[in-house]
Amino acid sequence: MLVKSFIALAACTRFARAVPYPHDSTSRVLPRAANSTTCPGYTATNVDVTDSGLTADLTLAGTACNAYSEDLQELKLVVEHQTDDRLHVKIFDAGLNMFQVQEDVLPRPANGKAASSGAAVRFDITAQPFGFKVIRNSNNETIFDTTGTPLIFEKQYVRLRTNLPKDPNIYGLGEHSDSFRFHTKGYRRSLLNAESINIPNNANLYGSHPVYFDHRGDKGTHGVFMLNSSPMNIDIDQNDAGSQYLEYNAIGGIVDLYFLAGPGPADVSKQYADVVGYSAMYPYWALGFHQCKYGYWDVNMVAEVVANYSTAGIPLEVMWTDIDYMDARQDFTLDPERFPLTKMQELVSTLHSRDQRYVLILDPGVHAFEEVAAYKSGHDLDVFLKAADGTDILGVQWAGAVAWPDWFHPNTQKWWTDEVLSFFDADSGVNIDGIWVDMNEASSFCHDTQTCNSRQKAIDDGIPPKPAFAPRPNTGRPIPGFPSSFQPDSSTKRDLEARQAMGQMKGFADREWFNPAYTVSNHVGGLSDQTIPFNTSNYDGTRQYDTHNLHGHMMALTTQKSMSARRPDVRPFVLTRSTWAGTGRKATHWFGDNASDWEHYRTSIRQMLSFVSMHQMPLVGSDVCGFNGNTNENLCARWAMLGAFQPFYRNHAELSTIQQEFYQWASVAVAAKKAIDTRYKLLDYIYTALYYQTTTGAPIINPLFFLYPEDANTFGIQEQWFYGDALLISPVTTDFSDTVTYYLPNDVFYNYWTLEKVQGAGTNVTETNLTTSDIPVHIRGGSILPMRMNSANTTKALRQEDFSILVAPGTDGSARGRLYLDEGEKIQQSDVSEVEFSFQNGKFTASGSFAYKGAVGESITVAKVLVIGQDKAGATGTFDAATGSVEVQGPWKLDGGFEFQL
Ligand SMILES: *[C@@H]1O[C@H](CO)[C@@H](O)[C@H](O)[C@H]1NC(C)=O
Ligand SMILES: *[C@@H]1O[C@H](CO)[C@@H](O)[C@H](O)[C@H]1NC(C)=O
Ligand SMILES: *[C@@H]1O[C@H](CO)[C@@H](O)[C@H](O)[C@H]1NC(C)=O
Ligand SMILES: *[C@@H]1O[C@H](CO)[C@@H](O)[C@H](O)[C@H]1NC(C)=O
Ligand SMILES: *[C@@H]1O[C@H](CO)[C@@H](O)[C@H](O)[C@H]1NC(C)=O
Ligand SMILES: *[C@@H]1O[C@H](CO)[C@@H](O)[C@H](O)[C@H]1NC(C)=O
Ligand SMILES: *[C@@H]1O[C@H](CO)[C@@H](O)[C@H](O)[C@H]1NC(C)=O
Ligand SMILES: CC(=O)N[C@H]1CO[C@H](CO)[C@@H](O)[C@@H]1O
Repeated sequence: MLVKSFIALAACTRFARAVPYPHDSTSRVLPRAANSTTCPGYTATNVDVTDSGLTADLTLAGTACNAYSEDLQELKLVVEHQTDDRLHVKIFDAGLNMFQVQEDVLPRPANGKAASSGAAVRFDITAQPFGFKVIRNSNNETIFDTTGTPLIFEKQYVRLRTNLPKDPNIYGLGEHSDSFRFHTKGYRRSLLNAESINIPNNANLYGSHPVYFDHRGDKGTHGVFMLNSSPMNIDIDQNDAGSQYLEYNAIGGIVDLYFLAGPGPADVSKQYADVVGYSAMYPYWALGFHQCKYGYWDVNMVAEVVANYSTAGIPLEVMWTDIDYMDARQDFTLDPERFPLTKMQELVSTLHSRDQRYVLILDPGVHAFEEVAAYKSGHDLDVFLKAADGTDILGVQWAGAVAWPDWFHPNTQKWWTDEVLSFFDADSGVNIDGIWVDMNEASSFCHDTQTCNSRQKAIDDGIPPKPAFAPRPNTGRPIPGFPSSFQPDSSTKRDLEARQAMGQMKGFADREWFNPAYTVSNHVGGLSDQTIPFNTSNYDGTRQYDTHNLHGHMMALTTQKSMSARRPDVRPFVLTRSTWAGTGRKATHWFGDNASDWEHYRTSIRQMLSFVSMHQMPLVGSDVCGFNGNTNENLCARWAMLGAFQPFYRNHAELSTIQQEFYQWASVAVAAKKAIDTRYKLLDYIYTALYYQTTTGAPIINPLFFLYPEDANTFGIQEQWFYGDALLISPVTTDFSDTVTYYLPNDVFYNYWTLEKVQGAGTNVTETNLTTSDIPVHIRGGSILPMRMNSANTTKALRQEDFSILVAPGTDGSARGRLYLDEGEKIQQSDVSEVEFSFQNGKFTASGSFAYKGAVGESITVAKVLVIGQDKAGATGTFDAATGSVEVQGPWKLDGGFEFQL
């Protein structure tokens, strides 16, 4: 009974919170930001130029305009050429009151103190009125220019505008569902993390990545990263005279800019990784196919799905369970009837014995009742965010009234890790392989944070009340030798004020927390609606007002450490809904609760392009076949193909929808088998690309302009992509269509399915009559693809298959490729191979390092090399006139290099 009512509640809650879906308008009138003509700006004095940068004082240049709060009189400017390609420009208040993102959140890159004389860009300062330009030295292209619009730097409002050339190509600034390349008139990106049912356009979504790429064709590409987590609107618009600009409007924080000089798009990706961190490396199995659904009723149903995949002959690598497994939706609990421990353990051991994996979900909110073990242990360690009176701040999530972990509290990591260690213990708990953290924007079912009574709201939602802890009195006296529960409560208001006063750059303590005069557009309502109140203090004295956008990031980082504590040797797999700049160094992401429709099928492509190539989060994807609403056979089949060429490949659906496992429809099963078969044959190719993204920042997914930066036809393409750097994917994107028109750059390509040579002409090509198991894929000439000869039903079995190397010569007849081999899961890889393949003047060479010898049963043998695009037989191999290919038989073991002349 109880369980039933929760299910009903869950369903209606998700739908009750659905928002309308506005169309991606090309031109809107933005709410006006500060009137620049009335603000005085600043004057730079004491400009001290050094060999690798400069410092200056900035003083308010006239009467304060106090546009939205008090103008700050004295600022500091620091400019550093940190490397030849990276310029750091920081403007902050001389009083050190404005919030600055904590070092733990984003460890700052070292300042390499490059000489300004050798730098790719230069910094030109105008003292009065203060403004600056960043100029590319190689061609004198101005890449950033604040002159003409005064800087506004107030307690609750910071504005900085840069002039841009006409019709700029600007990308990034995730998370959004808008066009990949931004509209340039009346376009706003709001960075304010929020639960976002059906990922609306022109809205703030789950994560914030304040970095944009500005691509100027043959004049180069650069990136600009604003290291500020406070909510902000970024407006891309034209003034009345038609001049183009981009403008930051933040409600707090400082101006902390990193200019990344490129000059190529992938150079900017790398330079961004140098600032926010390189992606974590993921286990080989994470690239397998994953299945989930909210509403798998019990452990039997979960097992049946796994069994049905096997029966259907569709390889399933990873099984997931949503909040269904929990006892009354509470973290670190199992529903004793539907998901009893012993059966859960048998489920996991059965999966493991078949070389399959299991992932479970956690939410940040902990059910705030005395009898809840995780709440009690957290309370003992004092890890929850506090109200002014020392009681826990509450919100409402799936479990009911919940307390929020303070991810900045020094005890939180230990508490969370202890819970993870005990609940997911390999022997006495559920021995999972990965964790999925959800709802961590943080999303609360209470709408108005200031007035909502969370306990009453939970009761109204049908969740019965239970005994709660009384507020803990604070005597202010420590009791030596006793546990922390006997010690003074360090989170009372008085102590908080003391902590706040102690530190620097933690944000002003006296601000309008809920309705500042300048606010950030939020599709769920007011600034602080449906989340933790913005006046809540964190342990370190900072406020949710400034750190709200970091909640998911911090939860992901904390969980990743906890997973490392469970299995110290292996690469943790953590999937998070909410993200911030640099989350990718520890965790990965899916695009949230989309809809089962064609629009979101298309949206998944542009979201992937931004996240992988611009936010350094390589292992991303969307819910295949769609999450909300019922999917259909045609869409699900096409999505099965689409998802196979995206990095993270998981089928997932909402509670109230029909089941959408690939085995549910015959045509979908056919498409999925072909898709997974293809994906798995290419798994080492993409694992190699993933490895190189984690070490060099070069993206695993390439937008077309990354590889054809001077071809203006590619700049706006958002329904095609390169999987790795060698495979051009051009799916059908029109509803229920069998036709696709796609762009082929002026280059040599080969049809992946037929091996036929196709000369791209820088024009569109139309293919018709594509069944639901057809997807156009082209190999880019000049590439060498390491593939497995055969697919398999698990990635472990796949590793037993021999390699087959496909050589696709480019216009000049040559080709290159590489293969990274390691054991697949361990953090410390003692022996790895980095093989370089090349083909030139008919000579094929495999060289590099060959330390990886393969586990028992694994193959590191190349069975054959296939050279395509040939019109005649060579001295070696067998010529096939039908496909224009020469096949050279091995075997060659990859414990050393080999070569042959065709
Ligand atoms: C901005 O302020 C100036 C000076 O007060 C005024 O003339 C102008 O009309 C204002 N512009 C807007 C758009 O409010
Ligand atoms: C860029 O401008 C500087 C100063 O005006 C000039 O000395 C230099 O030659 C220019 N460089 C190029 C590549 O045009
Ligand atoms: C598994 O397959 C059987 C036989 O087709 C079907 O009756 C059952 O509903 C399926 N179970 C699940 C959970 O999909
Ligand atoms: C994979 O195939 C093998 C051989 O047919 C079989 O023994 C095994 O159970 C299959 N594994 C899965 C996960 O389906
Ligand atoms: C935050 O604001 C609410 C509503 O205005 C108030 O009740 C609460 O005491 C404040 N919390 C703190 C920690 O100041
Ligand atoms: C290709 O087709 C798209 C969509 O119809 C169009 O926007 C684009 O301009 C075309 N590209 C070329 C090079 O013709
Ligand atoms: C589409 O394919 C079908 C089946 O292969 C074939 O009969 C038909 O002629 C094709 N139509 C076109 C327009 O190519
Ligand atoms: C973008 C979109 O298609 N949104 C739809 C998502 O699903 C809900 C309900 O399933 C629809 O109401 C939306 O229109």
